[in-house]
Amino acid sequence: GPKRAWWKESNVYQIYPASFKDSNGDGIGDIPGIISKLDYIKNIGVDVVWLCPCYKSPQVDMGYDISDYRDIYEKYGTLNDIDELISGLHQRGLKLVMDLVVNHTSDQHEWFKSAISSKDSPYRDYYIWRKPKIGPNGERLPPNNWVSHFTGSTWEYDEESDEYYLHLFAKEQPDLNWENPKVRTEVHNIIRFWLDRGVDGFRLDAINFISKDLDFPDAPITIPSAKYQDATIHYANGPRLHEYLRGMGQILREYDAFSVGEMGAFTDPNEVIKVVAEDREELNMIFQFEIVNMDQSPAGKYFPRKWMLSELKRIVSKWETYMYDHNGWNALYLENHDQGRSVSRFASDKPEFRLYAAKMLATFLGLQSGTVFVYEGQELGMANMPKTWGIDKLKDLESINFYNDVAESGASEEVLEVVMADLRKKGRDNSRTPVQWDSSAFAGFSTAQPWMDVIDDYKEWNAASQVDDPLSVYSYWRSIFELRRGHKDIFVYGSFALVDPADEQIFAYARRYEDKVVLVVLSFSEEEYSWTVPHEYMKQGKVLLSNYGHASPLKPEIAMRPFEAIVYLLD
Ligand code: ISL
Ligand code: CA
Repeated sequence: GPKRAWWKESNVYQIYPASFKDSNGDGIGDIPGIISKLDYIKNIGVDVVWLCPCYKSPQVDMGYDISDYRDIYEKYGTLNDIDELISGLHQRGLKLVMDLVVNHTSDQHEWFKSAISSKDSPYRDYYIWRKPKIGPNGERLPPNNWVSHFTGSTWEYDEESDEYYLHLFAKEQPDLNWENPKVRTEVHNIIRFWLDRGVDGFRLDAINFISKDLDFPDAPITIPSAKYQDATIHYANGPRLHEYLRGMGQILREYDAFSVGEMGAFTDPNEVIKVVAEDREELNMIFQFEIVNMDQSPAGKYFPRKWMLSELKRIVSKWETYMYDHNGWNALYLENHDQGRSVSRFASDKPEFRLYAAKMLATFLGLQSGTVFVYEGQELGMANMPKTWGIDKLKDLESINFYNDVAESGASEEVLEVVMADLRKKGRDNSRTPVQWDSSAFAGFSTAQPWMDVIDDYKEWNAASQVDDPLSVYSYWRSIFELRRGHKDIFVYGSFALVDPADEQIFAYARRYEDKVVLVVLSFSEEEYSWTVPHEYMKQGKVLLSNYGHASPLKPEIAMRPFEAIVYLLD
């Protein structure tokens, strides 16, 4: 089995500072707000808090555009507040993981302000500049046809120098030039700055994009009608990625720090293992995107696609067995600040199913092999924005740019309504609404109108009503983490085996450690469904956990109720 490590035994809770808790009535979450909820977080049973960017930033992309890596966004607080947060967490035996956004900076960072001011700036080469391409009629064109993640070209023209700079995301997020050793040293110093301050590790944003194909070739035409094309193959998993990761990995190891890399374009575990295998000294684990991309068509994130349960099984089983066999490690997640709410997306948020569906997904995710990540509100079964919300409610530039792009192409009202429906399912704002603390005004998030509207269901779905309710989603997550802690051998270090891979209603898997076997049976169906237990697992067993409060004993045919989850410990 896998080697033991503290970060394998840890459970992580992700906080999006703007939406977690407002302490001073300006409608925006802040660090003192987080500090006021540390007992709540500890009580879930997690060990690590991952805090999304809270650095100084003009907030074009909610803090993923950093203008000073060593200071805090004034609306979130001060460096003193961060110190207090660190000590409050440490006092409770919790660790703090910060978000390291170093594929790009803000265009308001001093480095970029200097870089764009003159070709002779010592910071010019901190970024990526290219001459225009000249079109067939002598017109000035961007150096290639790459599309930005937030629509439009990845190149922005600078008139003064007659050069373009690269930005894979917004034009206010210029990409750093990692080929420049000075840039790498700057990043290393930032890492040390925070680790020396007491931070326990990092989530590394878009980190598989830091090494680009320096020829900057045109991307293949995948959408003929589009002006700019997906160029992921030319900037993800690039030629020097592993060298750069090792540079950071060595420092992270010096401090025994936690590390998880966001690596969107990886689907081949043979590539991922090069990052997460221990002897490589790169990162502990990465977020791969196969599950969260399962419901999108090749045309892109906001073009829906129906998925089959057997596909989800194939994806889960592929990563679980590969990492176990190769001594790698998985980062397990269904939600984060870039994704729709899992109960709405992968199960059902219909009133009659929501409670069971949220607990079923907790069982699905929480008992796999890997480090479990729970995103704020997921522990409460928070759902996507309601059907009544239109474009005027949205704040995220990715969604707004996408919608405007379609609108400007002359799309009809009907088409725009289809786009809106998909944004309500997968738009990043779904997970960015304020956390629902109680049934008072603004869900107890703030005393004033929050920066994003609270979802109307907060009167029923909130933390205050769940913390002491043994049947709540919150209490269920506590049980999941208790199981992981109480049975580390099997739930953290045990093997994984898919059971009955072809069934399209029931997701069943087994965890095994020496002669101990746990069988997890999950219904993804809105209907009652009778599941035949495969022979191999038809033993005597006791129920370790179930989401309906009482469950059928293990027998040859189990009548599974809608979204039922049952965990059996076999004799
Ligand atoms: O490449 C992807 C999927 O294959 C993208 O999803 C990409 O990994 C993702 O958009 C990167 O997200 C991160 O960096 C962004 C920021 O807006 C997101 O919030 C952050 O999570 C730019 O910093
Ligand atoms: Ca505030």
